[in-house]
Amino acid sequence: MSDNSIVKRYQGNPILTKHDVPYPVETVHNAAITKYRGRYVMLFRSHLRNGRSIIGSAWSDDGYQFEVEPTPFMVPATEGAFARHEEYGIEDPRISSFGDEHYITYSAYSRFGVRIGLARTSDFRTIERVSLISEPDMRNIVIFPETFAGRYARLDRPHSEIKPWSIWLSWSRDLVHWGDSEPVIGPVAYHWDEMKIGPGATPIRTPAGWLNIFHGVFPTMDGAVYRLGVALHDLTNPATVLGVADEWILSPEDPWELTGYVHNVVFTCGAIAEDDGTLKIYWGGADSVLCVGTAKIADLVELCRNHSRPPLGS
Ligand code: BMA
Repeated sequence: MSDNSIVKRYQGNPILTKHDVPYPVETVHNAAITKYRGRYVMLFRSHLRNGRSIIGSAWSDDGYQFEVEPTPFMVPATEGAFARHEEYGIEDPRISSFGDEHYITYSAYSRFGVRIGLARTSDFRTIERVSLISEPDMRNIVIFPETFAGRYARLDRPHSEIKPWSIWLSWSRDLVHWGDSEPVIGPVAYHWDEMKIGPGATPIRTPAGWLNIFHGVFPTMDGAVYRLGVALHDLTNPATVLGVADEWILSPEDPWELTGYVHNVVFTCGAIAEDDGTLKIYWGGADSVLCVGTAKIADLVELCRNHSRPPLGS
């Protein structure tokens, strides 16, 4: 059978399931990833049996076979200023590395809504919470892993009752205070992402621009379908979108993407650019297991440049 899909699924998927985790969890999905001292390190979300989430870590030499650490990496704070905002769990981490400092954004759930926490680690063993960097309701924030004329940039996704939820870009001088927000990518009506879109993987620098692998959602009579799309942002000013691929790049297909904790979901929080010009994209399947696939960076760039739709949608 010919496979003309732009993302090639790894034959050994799913690469992590709850059975690989040495403490009780019900799911393993939505993982941030980076390279640290020559190894891959992943921070993944897991549901506990009370329905709330925590974050675990796993290490790999090749990006495919991961070994999970014996204890969770991050659990909801129980004291201090973060505790009241993490009461319902912490979800969907993303890593942005600046030299030896690795910043982690995550969703913090509580009776007050969902907002984004910022934490920092330099060794992937210990973690320091820095600040809560949004008000409710904001569920997906990824920080570009470089500064632009002294300013940090992030993709975020405020909730709105007027416009289907879209990707915005905000700026900061200190990673804590953010502003100058503008919408940059919006859903297209009666399209695979018409219901809402949101940031996914931490943006990947390529010579042609920043690749932004995002998620898009379509409503059906059988519930929402989560897919992945790709956009290209200008290297020096990421608020300028050079193209948004009209087609999705990944859709639920394998049995563990079609059925699980939440069916019909592929959702990414991280990808790794390799020296051979490929990108390893990691995604959660059906909010239950973790999968990986590869794409050629040049193919993704070409799709954004030559098969683009209007970035702000319709
Ligand atoms: C989103 C987030 C993700 C999840 C997805 C599909 O809103 O909650 O963590 O993977 O829904 O359930």
